[in-house]
Amino acid sequence: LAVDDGLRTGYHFQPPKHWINDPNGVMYYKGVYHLFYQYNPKGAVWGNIVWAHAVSTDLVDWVMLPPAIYPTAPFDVNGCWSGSATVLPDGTPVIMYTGIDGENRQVQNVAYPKDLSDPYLREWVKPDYNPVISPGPGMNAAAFRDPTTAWLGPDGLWRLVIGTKDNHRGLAVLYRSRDFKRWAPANRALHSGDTGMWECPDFYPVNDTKHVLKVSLDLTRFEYYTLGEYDRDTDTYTPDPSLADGNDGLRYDYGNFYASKTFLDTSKQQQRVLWGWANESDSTADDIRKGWAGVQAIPRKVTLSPDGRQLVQWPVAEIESLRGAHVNVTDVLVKSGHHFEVAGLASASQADVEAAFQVMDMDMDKAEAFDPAWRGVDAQAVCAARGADAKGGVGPFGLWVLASGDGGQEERTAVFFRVFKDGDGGKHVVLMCNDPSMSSKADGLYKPTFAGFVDVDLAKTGGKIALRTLIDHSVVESFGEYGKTCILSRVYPTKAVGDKARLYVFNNGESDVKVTHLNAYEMRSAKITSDTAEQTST
Ligand code: DQQ
Repeated sequence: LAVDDGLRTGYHFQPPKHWINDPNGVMYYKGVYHLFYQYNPKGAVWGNIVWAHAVSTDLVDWVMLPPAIYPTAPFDVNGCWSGSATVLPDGTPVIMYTGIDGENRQVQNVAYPKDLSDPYLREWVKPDYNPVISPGPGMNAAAFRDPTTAWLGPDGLWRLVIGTKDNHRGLAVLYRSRDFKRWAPANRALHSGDTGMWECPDFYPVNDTKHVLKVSLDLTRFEYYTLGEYDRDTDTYTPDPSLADGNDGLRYDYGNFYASKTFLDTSKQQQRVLWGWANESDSTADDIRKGWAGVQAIPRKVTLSPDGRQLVQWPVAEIESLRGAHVNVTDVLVKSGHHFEVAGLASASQADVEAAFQVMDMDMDKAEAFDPAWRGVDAQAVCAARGADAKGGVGPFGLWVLASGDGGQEERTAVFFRVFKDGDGGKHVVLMCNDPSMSSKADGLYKPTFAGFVDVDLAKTGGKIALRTLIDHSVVESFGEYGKTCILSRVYPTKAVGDKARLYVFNNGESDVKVTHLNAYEMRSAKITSDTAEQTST
């Protein structure tokens, strides 16, 4: 059975056709949000990479513009790869991106808007003094890319970091400049790790004392971040020593989410907004047949948790403007081994579901013991060994989304929690999982289980745990405990499509669980319009 090519998203960003990957140069400038992204104008596989461009006034509806940056010169003739935008103090935006030059070296180039009076900044000019940063002697010219947004130091110099590697060591190397034109490498990297190449670094403050350094690991295709202290005078970044730094570090998302980048949204309040790319998990042949591949995750507001030990993410509020009719469930007990349908949505294939589940006090003891061997093992391994149908003491309970109408027997994607006892300090351990093993009857799909631990103290929440899931045809994007643990998964139902998709609550645990509330909203589609006739014909 083949993947249904009608599984395009309704409100997750994607262009009309072809391949997309990393978000690039995201910024807010004079009332307009700009999203650039890696794009193949010729097909649904990676290649011929240019910076496609879209603009929005609300992060929901988008106007598609012609590509802004594409190969034109010796310094980017073989591709225009990822990079970032910086708005200079005089209000001029500047883009710094990686060009693949004639010798296939990775170099960094700048581009400026051609006409600042064009509200969409459609055209970008690349000065002929490019490249502005080339890999120095002894550096790996085949792995030197993805410059960050720049920031000003107390000495009036600009700084930015670039991702690279030295053998197996990934590095975020630092450069400084007075004029954005001549750049000098710092003596020391900002940070490094024994993880292989660091792609798409991102570095930004989350409050007056803490910074975030995020990197994308090309070996494992996931991202991790540290929180730490950045000394602006010495350009020293010291990650919080109590947090893991490396492959077992904290992640924005424990699912399909890569090459992400934040920007400071200076519109109403100063919010930090995160964009990330979600690749397909069907086959290349499916992508070519569908004619499209890749979506952007919903932009997420990023804040520091009150205890300062992790980031918390939440879909930007603007997304709620797409909510339509909704169905409400209050205080329903789901008995052990039972499920029920959340009926009444015109289509459960495009929905926003907010729910809270409560484990009764008396049932807490039924939680399985957390196997000490799992400590330090990643959540994904635990969840892969105990999928949505493996009965536990407390849980698995949660949602079956994109489910077929026969009670999800043919197809369903499970988003759920599992509770264990005897975690550190006697706390319960909460695991959040996404099990797509039953998501589709189609062949040739990659269906990994994704999972992350949720830092929630059930003794303090009265046994409650919250879940929000954005369902969008082939995207299941979930936020556990108000954004503490996030998991995005791509699935390709063949039965549970359009108005045939259903939504269920299930409980495969030994203990009953209460849905204290659940609101499921139908979601309207975002408006994706084309600015010029030629864009639709590319
Ligand atoms: N994608 C870009 C690179 C980046 C990688 C090329 C990450 O600049 O390192 O399309 O997905």
